[in-house]
Amino acid sequence: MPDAATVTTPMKFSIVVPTYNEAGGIERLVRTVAGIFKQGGLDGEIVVVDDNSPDGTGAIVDRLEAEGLPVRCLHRPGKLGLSSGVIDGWKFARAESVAVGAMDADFSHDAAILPRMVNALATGGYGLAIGSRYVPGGGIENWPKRRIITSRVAIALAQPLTPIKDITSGYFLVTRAALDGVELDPIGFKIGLEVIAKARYGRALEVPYVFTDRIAGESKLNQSEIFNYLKQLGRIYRARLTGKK
Ligand SMILES: Nc1nc2c(ncn2[C@@H]2O[C@H](COP(=O)(O)OP(=O)(O)O)[C@@H](O)[C@H]2O)c(=O)[nH]1
Ligand SMILES: [Mg+2]
Repeated sequence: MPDAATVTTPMKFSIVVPTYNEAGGIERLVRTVAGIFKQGGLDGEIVVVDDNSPDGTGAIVDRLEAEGLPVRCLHRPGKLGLSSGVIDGWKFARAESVAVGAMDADFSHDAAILPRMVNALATGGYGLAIGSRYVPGGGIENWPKRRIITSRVAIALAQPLTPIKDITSGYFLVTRAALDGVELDPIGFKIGLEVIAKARYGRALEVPYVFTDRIAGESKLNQSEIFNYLKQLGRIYRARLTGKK
């Protein structure tokens, strides 16, 4: 028996993957992330929140769950949005998880940095770890120029709110304690911005990674999501100015 004093229990966490029509890549993503959990000795669960994808994404995840992989699927009746999906996934996550997070299903977010993100919270004294494209070592590959410009403008608009560089990142892990009692706006695509602007995480660490454009499936970011982002930003600025959180 190992000495009890030298045994550390790995931090339990739940990472939410929202999906809408991701049948082309979800199995590979779940297997990849599960492999990283295993390799790094991480006690993570994957929560897929599927909005009744017509391409059958949800059924694939149910099969992987039945196979014994560390994944569970929350099925919602229809396309209800990315941010609300992540928030619902956090409520559905196992109660023992002390941290929750989000990751896209399309391999844009490099799963290899997950252990660093987990360690930042488990032992580094951070309340929030963000996968970041905009710190040294980070970057973007194969994204159309239009998307790069949209991302830059979106970040510039939110810059006065925080010193964090990748404000619109959808890849992060945050302690549940930091979210306690915090009301998150379920509008649109940018759940990361809600967390950065409102949660009580203390120190935040940006972990660099190179964002790569999706290979399978299509982007769901459209004009109405861009409008939602402006609406979300407006609400956050208004709350800041009026002193309401
Ligand atoms: N459950 C759910 N997931 C969504 C919705 N919209 C987008 N997603 C997922 O959110 C993630 C990011 O979306 P994506 O289309 O890749 O956006 P992009 O990377 O900004 O082009 C992907 O895993 C999508 O499947 C939605 O309405 N509901
Ligand atoms: Mg994507």
